[in-house]
Amino acid sequence: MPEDPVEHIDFDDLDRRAVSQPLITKIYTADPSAHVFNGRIYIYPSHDIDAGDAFDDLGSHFAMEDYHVLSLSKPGEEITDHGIALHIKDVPWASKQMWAPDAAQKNGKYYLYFPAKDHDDIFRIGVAISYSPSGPFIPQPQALRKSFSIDPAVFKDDDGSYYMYFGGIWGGQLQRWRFGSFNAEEEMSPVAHLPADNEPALCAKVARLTDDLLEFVEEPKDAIILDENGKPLLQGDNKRRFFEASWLHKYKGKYYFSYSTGDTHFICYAIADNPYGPFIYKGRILNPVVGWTSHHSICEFEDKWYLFYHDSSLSKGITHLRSVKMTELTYDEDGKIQTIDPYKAK
Ligand code: FUB
Repeated sequence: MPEDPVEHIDFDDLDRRAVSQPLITKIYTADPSAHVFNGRIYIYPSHDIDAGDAFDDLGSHFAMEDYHVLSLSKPGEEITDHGIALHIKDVPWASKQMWAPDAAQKNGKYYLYFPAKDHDDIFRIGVAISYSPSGPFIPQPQALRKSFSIDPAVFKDDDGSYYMYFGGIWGGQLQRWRFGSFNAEEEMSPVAHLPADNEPALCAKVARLTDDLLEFVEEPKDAIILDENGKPLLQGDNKRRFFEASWLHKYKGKYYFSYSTGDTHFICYAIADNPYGPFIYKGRILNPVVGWTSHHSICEFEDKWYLFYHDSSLSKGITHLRSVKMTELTYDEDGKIQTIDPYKAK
């Protein structure tokens, strides 16, 4: 992931134009997954640190070691940092890089899903359990069987089924699973093992979870995104194709799959009639933020919808030191999401 040239940015001006400010400034946080549990907004972010790892295109500098849970009683209220909810030293199967997590609630228990590299440097997805939405969470001894890649997002449907969406290309390793098993060939570039630009893009994966929320019921399937002509988006269509940061929410009976386009820095969305898709591409939710990555979640609270996202404004543009933010998200009468500019025009 190339570092953005930030020397030219006037950060004071950017802050004045920002549509929202960091929710917390004492620590760096990113990749916010928001849920309303028991009438309160809980945010499950990555906890960004500067571990001194060299910057590279595979994201080695994202060397996070633990998770904090944040919560607030309503938008605009002071945020609570509940402290360390899970540390990598307590996860037997994981070695490094605790990336974007998510959480789910069922029968009085809370499940924290998180990606990390295992002891063979392969990203897997684990789960940890608590009786409180703020943790601490006790990890399962093994990662989810047959899990791989990054960025789990768990969606509960109205019938009580839970689905996990996951995956991310480049440093997220999804391309290395393209033919069903991990391609261990040495990776010289983040685009090695990807389809050609004129081939269908790699897709996020979706799998229903077992009743205990600890396993996949099925082999993960492709969450295909189709263009306006019913054709799968192509790998070269990098302003629209999936890169990482899946999220799924339901609005007026439709399934909205949203995601980051990675190297073009948009948060986009696509709509389907069922949780597996195929999803039809609809447009952009969020224009690029300061910092290389963009990552989000969408959550309803007291009849309003909110976009949770991050940028690197507080760290003055340092890619791996980000801050979570939230802003209202609106739909038009046809269910189209109004694109958000993270900074007002000059
Ligand atoms: O935070 C590390 C990685 O950066 C996440 O897993 C990606 O979605 C991107 O935000």
